[in-house]
Amino acid sequence: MVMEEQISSAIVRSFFKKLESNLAVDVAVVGAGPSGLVAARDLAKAGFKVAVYESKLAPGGGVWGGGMLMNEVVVQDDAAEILHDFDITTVPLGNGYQTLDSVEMAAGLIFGARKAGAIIFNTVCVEDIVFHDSVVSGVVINWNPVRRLDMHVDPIVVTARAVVDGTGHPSEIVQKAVNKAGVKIDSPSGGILGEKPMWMEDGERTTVENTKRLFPGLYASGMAANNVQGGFRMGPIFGGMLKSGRKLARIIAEDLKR
Ligand code: 48F
Repeated sequence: MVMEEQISSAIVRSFFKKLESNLAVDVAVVGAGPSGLVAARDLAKAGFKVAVYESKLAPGGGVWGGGMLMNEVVVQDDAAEILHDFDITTVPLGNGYQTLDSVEMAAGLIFGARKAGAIIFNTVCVEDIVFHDSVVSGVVINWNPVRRLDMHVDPIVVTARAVVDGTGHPSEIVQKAVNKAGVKIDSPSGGILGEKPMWMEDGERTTVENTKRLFPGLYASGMAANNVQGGFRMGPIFGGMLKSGRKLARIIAEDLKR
């Protein structure tokens, strides 16, 4: 075989092996932002089969750009411990906060999730949920360029015992459950309340509090969880996102072991 054939064959074979062996997973995480990546890493480390779907080319969500494209982010002291589990370096300020390089944070979270065993499918968007007997049971996936170009191409389906909405501000997956499946989720109205304006302290607290199971098989993390329950936005402080991912991993692990 000439080199060109061998290289193409290696990519095609290894990719389709990866895809085929992940058509039924324990946990499908939608969105590779900080909360989704922490949840994915903790669940994979606990021995669950985890696939992460990220519509963009680069996983990492809202981490890369820091605040207003200044590539530094801030976390609280207690959340920095989660970053240290990923070998990410932080700089304590002595006032309860720590700064870190946003590129190191994004790259470190991605690498940590992968090394723990989570499989990341980038440029893949989740366009719908699977809904069997009143349980969210998987995700409907397609190439994001297919969606962006509005091509009329059917998706494929991955079954999952737990689906995590880690899509950030739009909480796209919970929207599918509420609008298409017509379910009442575990929120004050049974639907999506929508994000309130900026209040960092409250938003950070509620992001973690609002992280929970919303419906059988359906969970939300990070900004998606907070948006669903009508929490305040918090901007470029990331401790709540990290703690949300860790909390959700614990909840899902308990549910799946039951
Ligand atoms: O928004 P995002 O970073 O999620 P997060 O974990 O963290 C929020 C913070 O970054 C920031 C914040 C902190 O102050 O407010 O916003 O809640 O990442 C969400 C990821 O989900 C992807 C999207 O491209 C982004 O990388 N995503 C969104 N919809 C889909 C999706 C979809 N339908 N399928 C696949 N990926």
